[in-house]
Amino acid sequence: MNETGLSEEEIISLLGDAKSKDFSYDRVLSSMCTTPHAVAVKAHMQFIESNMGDFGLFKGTHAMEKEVIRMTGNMLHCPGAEGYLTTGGTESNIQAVRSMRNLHERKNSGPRLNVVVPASAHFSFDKISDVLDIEVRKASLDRDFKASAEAMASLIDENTVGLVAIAGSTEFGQVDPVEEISGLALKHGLPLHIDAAFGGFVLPFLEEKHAFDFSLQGVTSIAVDPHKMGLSTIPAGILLFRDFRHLDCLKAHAPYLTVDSQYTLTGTRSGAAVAATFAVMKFLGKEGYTATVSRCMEMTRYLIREASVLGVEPVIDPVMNVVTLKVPDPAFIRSTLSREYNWHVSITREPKALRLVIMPHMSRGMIDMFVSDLAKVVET
Ligand code: 0PR
Repeated sequence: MNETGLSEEEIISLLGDAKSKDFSYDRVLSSMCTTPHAVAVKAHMQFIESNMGDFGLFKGTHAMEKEVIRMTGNMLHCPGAEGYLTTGGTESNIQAVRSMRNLHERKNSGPRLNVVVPASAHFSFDKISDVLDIEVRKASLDRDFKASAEAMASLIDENTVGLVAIAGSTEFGQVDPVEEISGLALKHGLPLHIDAAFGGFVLPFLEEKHAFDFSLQGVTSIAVDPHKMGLSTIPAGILLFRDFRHLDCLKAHAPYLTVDSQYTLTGTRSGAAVAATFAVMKFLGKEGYTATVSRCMEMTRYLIREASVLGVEPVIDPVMNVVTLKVPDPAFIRSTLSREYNWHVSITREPKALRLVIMPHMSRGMIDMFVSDLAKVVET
């Protein structure tokens, strides 16, 4: 740290330099985050100092958190759902598996406990394995990159604490057969967590309906991220439990706060993200989210049509606004797009393909420019 402080102009200039090195979202086709809604940004700034770690001091913010949980519970077909605002999908997934682990009655002290997830699960589950010292068993996928309920069933044993299904997979935007997996969970008496970090603010607003939420009896918890398709600010995740028991087993005694216990993983927690999420959900309503999702889906279909003119086809027909394109040497195409054309896309692991997430910050014009550059790269 420098001995004396810099002037405000100097700081602004340093910030400007840093900002100029960040990519602007209008060149980014790989992100599940987007420019937050202006209403969310305004609310975020208004509550910038609010700390939900000691919510007894911030009763107004806490009331907004409860309202966000109520609205999200309704959206996901469980009006009485319990939960809180996390920092995002990773924390929500950690807490959901931690809850499963805490509720599990260990039959013997020997083998490690395990959780069964689809092979398509987000890498946060690898962190979970390490943090919770639990085996993460990855079940194979079917031809459409959905979890195979059969493969999941074959991995369940007496040390299994729970199951996970994904509604909107990171790489393909695919939705697992949650109804079948819910049946499996009920049959084995296991909790079932749905990772809808991305899909939670997409699936309820699609024309085509998918059963993925608390409407299925076996589903016990859901992760859904307002900082992705919810158009809120970072860090805003939501973790919901159908039953208070599943949240209660995460309780820690908090001796010197205005509240005597915490269920959260983090201590100090952003009230700004709570306010932002409250504001944008109230502002957009179902109508606003439906319009956002429809626009993203229209652009998704448009991109598929334009790519097909180049002879480039998708790996799967997109279920949501995630597009995977079959191209020769995806890694080379990705790096050329970045180096020579300043487009930022990602690639999938298996099969290797170009991966694009069609977020609200995109436009048809942006897709046209991208496809015309893609044409040049694919031809070479
Ligand atoms: N679950 C699913 C299904 C996800 O897609 C993600 C993130 C998570 C959990 C974890 O969420 P948090 O990162 O909020 O903890 N998926 C993207 C990924 O990691 C997130 C992302 C966002 C990637 C912006 C790139 C980017 O520019 O790939």
